[in-house]
Amino acid sequence: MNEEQAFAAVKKSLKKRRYEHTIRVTEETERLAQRFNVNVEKARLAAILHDYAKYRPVEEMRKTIKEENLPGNLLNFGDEILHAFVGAFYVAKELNVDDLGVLDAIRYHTTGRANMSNLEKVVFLADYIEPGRSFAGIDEVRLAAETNLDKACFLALRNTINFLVLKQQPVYPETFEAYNDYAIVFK
Ligand code: DGI
Ligand code: FE
Ligand code: FE
Ligand code: FE
Repeated sequence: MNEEQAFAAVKKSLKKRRYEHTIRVTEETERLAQRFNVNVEKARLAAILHDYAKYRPVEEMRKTIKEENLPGNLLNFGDEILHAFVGAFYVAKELNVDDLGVLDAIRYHTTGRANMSNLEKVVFLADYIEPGRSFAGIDEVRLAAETNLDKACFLALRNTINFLVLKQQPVYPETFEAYNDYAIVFK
């Protein structure tokens, strides 16, 4: 799957606004990959495909999780996290992407996880800080991302957990595990 094919596949699957977000995530991912010595080709491919499943019906995603034996706990933490895990599965199955690093970057782009690879980190972070985003506290994350990949991931995870707790939404355990990785270092 080359970039042209990947862009064509997501253009078909996504709404215009989400497709434009995808282009910005891809450009942000490239900047981060250059800065932090990550394979640019793999990082860009993961970024292009990261929201591939964003508009699949929730019922279809839940069915896929059950039928394909994806982690069952995914069903208990809100529908927003499903597209990342199911997306990695569909990208492998429907688009024949077989690079495990690329698939993991798609799979963990929403929740993060403990011991992320730098490829996973740049896609996770680019999705959070791409120029179209405006979350509370994002400037601090963008500033950290200029020099310190782990610090920026830490701040993004902290903000996401704070946001979810404020809204009384459940937090996926791997999100806490990702946060804990860095909380030790940046306390
Ligand atoms: O798909 P995008 O909108 O580009 O961004 P995303 O894949 O990072 O999804 C963001 C959403 O996911 C946002 O509503 C917060 C939610 N989210 C992120 N981590 C967790 C989470 N939701 C739950 N329940 N648990 C998490 O750990
Ligand atoms: Fe997403
Ligand atoms: Fe995100
Ligand atoms: Fe996204």
